[in-house]
Amino acid sequence: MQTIKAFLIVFLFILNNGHNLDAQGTAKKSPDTEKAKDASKIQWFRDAKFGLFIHWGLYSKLGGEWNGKRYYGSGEWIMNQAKISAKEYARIANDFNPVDFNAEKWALLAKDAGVKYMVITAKHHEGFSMFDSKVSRFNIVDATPYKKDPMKELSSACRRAGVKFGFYYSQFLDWHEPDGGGNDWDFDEKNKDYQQYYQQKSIPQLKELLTNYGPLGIIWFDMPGGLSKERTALMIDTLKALQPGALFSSRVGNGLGDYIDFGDSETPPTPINDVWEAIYTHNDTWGYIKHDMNFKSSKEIIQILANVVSKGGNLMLNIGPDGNGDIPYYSIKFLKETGNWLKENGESIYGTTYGFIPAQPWGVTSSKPGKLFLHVFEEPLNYRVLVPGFKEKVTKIYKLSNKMPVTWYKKGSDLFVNISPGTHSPDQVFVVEYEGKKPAYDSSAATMVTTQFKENYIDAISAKVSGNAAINSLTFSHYFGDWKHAVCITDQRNPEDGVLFNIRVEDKGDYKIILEYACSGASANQEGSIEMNGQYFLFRTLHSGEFNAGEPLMFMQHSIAVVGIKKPGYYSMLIKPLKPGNELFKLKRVILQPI
Ligand code: JFZ
Repeated sequence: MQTIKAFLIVFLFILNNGHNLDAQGTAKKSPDTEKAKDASKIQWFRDAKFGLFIHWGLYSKLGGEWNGKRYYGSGEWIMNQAKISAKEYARIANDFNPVDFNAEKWALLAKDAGVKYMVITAKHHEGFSMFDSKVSRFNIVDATPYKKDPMKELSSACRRAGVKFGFYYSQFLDWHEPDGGGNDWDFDEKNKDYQQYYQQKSIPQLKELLTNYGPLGIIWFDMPGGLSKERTALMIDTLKALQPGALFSSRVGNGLGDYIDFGDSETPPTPINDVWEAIYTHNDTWGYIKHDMNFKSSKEIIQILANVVSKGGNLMLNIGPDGNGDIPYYSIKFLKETGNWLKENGESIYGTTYGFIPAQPWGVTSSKPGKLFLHVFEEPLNYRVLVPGFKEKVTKIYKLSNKMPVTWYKKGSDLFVNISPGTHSPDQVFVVEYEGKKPAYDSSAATMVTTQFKENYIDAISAKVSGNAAINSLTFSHYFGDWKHAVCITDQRNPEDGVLFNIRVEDKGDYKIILEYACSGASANQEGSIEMNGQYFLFRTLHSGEFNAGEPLMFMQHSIAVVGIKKPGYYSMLIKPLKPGNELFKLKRVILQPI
């Protein structure tokens, strides 16, 4: 628990320090726990586990292109990226006519995908309202040839399909309005009256949304700014009076949301016993980009979902329909495949809580009272899944998709489950039924190392750090706003700044030790040591590249040594700088490769 807390504090600290560059500066704080604990209102969300996010606006029509120039990354930021004036941008509405939009189809896709809620952009930073608004004429009914309110139909189609419906609303950034946040290429930030903006547009529009579309599951606020904690609380009270049941995302600001949202495409490495959501987008953008075909396969989606769920959270996956109202082919295809997997394996996802067995070389776990779900991503070579630290009395074990019992045995607190070979499922789920209460998660459990997998990963998060060494979540990006995160060990400058990994080697034999790290020019060519099994292994760091949040962070796999393990058992591995100097490297993980 201690490490989880330390990690979270460090993590929040980084975000508060504006690590997230130009786009961001949003602080993420734990929500007011009083409110988060309003158990009955939030239970549906806890159980839902899988949601669909939709970014749809005028940017969808541009598809990542402006004046013959292509943009990469967050397509919904194109107005900002290309510094398009508010006047010129508003003209896009003249030809915005999403005639292919079909509320029924979208809602059925959501249902087929197995999502339990949908959140769609009512107004993104561009300032355009995708709904009928009396507050601003810059909306889809008054400013486009389409003339209809797609949100009206979509909200009822979702309700009919049994999918909770919610709106994303950019409450502070509004590049269309002189007093809205963010547009400094048309309007001088110094002359802005944010309160005026909140009173004249933001809050009145939120009231419209909370009044005209039936019961909403969520208002997904984003990028807070310009409001004190008191004023934020006031706004929340005003809005909640309209729909006490609607949940507000953490980005309402000032730590006042109903649940925690993690940064884009980020999953915490260990369970968080609170209500939280991870958001990922299907390709490299939130809003439609025609030249972005980098879609996550259904296998990737399923494994991301299972991993998020194993840590106790929800996954909200984003898609970006185009300006005609068509959803990209691969989003439809892979979402449906995900839904098919969920039809057979949904019991291991919906209504579950985090798994009490830490991540293993074969996969992750989730749980329900009396049940532990084993999500097997990677089949062991001998088709025998080892679940260490399972002290409870097992009553039966079966494969979830066909309910067929499987054979198993226990040796102390080691549970061995025999699985059948070669099903090629992205996630084969086995259910372990046991007696008694859900046991605690053991965050100090040793990382398992066996010869059953090509590689064994010992992640930074499992390290015990000493001296100034720290565990940090580093944020970097490929394209614009395409945030990536890596948990690494940092700040090892002196021999006292050691990191210790506890591992359990299951099979004797020779293993290659590989360090995976990022190493800047200033960090390169320094010596370090690995102490394991009474042996010292020396190495010198290799330059991989610099660390900038706006650029890719390159990791190198540096093969260091061969170690012979004669006896299965518990071992420790201590890694430290040999002499005082600059930060040794940013260590992501140690790989032990059976030879
Ligand atoms: C925001 C938007 O700017 C973006 O366009 C998209 O809608 C995304 C879902 O949300 O971007 C953010 C906001 C906050 C963080 C990262 C990206 N954050 O706190 O890490």
